[in-house]
Amino acid sequence: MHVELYERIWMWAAAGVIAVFLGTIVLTAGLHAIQPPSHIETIDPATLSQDPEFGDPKVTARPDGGVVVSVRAEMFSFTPDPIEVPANRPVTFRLTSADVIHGFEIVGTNANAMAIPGYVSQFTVSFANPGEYLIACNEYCGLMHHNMVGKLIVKEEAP
Ligand SMILES: [Cu+2]
Repeated sequence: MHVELYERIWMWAAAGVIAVFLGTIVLTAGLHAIQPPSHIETIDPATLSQDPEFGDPKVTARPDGGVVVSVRAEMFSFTPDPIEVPANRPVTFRLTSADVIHGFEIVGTNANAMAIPGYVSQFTVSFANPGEYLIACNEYCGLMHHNMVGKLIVKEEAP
């Protein structure tokens, strides 16, 4: 079969570009350890309901005045809901998913992370302004994705 010279050149050029892209992915995954952000902590999503932390996730106080908020995301809710935290204190969120990938975005703040089944995502923020905040799932996760919202209540510190 006869293939025109120009067509051959373009075929090889396209194959070269694909090879470069795939190579970039493989190389960065190997050398730069692509992983969920924060830290590497794995968890079995199948037994999440029996997990001491994520079976009944809640807000726990820390000795330094901050709090740790464990959050379980699943179709189509966050637990606990609402979440109550103090203002101007370090708030460490630890989130994971029981089923598919969900988002965890506290609207109007820079708190935003993915809840990935099998992993615990962790980040620490503090909220300067007391009030109620909307928590939205920003990763499409199924038919009722648009209904997957939660509430964060930031309470004024006791004087
Ligand atoms: Cu979701």
